[in-house]
Amino acid sequence: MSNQPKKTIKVVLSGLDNAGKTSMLVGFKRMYGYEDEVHNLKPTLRIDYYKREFLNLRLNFFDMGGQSKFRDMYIKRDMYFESIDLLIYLIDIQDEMRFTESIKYLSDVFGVLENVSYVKDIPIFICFSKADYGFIKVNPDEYIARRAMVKRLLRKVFPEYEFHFYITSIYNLYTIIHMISNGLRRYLEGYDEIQDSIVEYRDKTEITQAILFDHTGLVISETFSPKSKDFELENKIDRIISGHLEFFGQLEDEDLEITSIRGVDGEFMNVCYQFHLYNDLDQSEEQMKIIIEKKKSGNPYYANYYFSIISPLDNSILAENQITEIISKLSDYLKVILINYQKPTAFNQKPTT
Ligand SMILES: Nc1nc2c(ncn2[C@@H]2O[C@H](COP(=O)(O)OP(=O)(O)OP(=O)(O)O)[C@@H](O)[C@H]2O)c(=O)[nH]1
Ligand SMILES: [Mg+2]
Repeated sequence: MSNQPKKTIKVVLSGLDNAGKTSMLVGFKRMYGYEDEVHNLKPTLRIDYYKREFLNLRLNFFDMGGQSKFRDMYIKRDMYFESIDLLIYLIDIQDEMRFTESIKYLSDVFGVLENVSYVKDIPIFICFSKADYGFIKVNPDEYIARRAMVKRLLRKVFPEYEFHFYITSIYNLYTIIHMISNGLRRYLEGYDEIQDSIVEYRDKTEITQAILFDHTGLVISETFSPKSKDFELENKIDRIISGHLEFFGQLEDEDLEITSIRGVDGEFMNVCYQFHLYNDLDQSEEQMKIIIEKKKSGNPYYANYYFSIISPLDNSILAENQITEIISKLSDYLKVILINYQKPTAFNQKPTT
């Protein structure tokens, strides 16, 4: 079982120009302090590529510049949409004037997918981008009506396709991370065991949400108590988690170790825990020390993981009492995956452009 090659996953980000594709990747890469970069982005010329690893996966992102000359180019040749594992199609929710144009382009994309014998069970994510809290709050009814209109149109024009809908904003990074991670989950090794233990932990402790992240901030597994329809509450929880992501990004960049950190936000307690595993599990103690030293120069054998919980204040003691047990279970499952895919590869662990 050990030393299997990692699976390569092709993720395509598509949509009209200005939809927010590159911004999404910038947020995803940087995790914090990216606002200036996002505000000053130039339109993407042709395609930007981005690679990173995620447990047993090698991720290849294709950020397809959406100006009309490039769109024309992509739909003339099959290769761009060949062997897709996840298609994320962005529709700018703030740009109602271009909904029809966007749906027209999606139908061109589907034309190519049909040529390249696209398998129907490969997920198609429709992402309503730029759904900023500020925008929704000013006119929630208008926002809901726009979403409903696009959904209706898509189901009418493309009855044979199954869509998964997401809402994202660059100002709430977790919305983006959550969407991308959901797309990758079906390809993850060991996911079911990890998910079952997190659900069991959540049930026992009656917390609101528990999330396991890898060191790049991708979600390996998460669980939340039944989602309320309360937009304000959901948004607040998402923003707390976005704050955690920002924090992880800084810890990783500065190579800092913590055990845990907690905060209180209204009726919620939020805690995040950092733990680490050695990718090369046959090492002796002495060698481990060297590995930790080398970590500072980006050693691919060593990786942190993060576990975040959000809990009503009343339940937080119970949740914290059981934390050692759940983290040790999660570590065991992760080790199995790491042993199976142990060998370092030509890819860097650190994000590369
Ligand atoms: N309000 C808001 N603006 C955003 C968001 N995401 C991106 N933008 C802005 O939208 C503009 C276009 O973003 P890009 O990421 O360059 O769009 P793109 O889809 O990559 O465009 P092309 O490369 O031409 O295909 C930039 O000015 C961003 O600052 C968002 O979530 N909310
Ligand atoms: Mg772009």
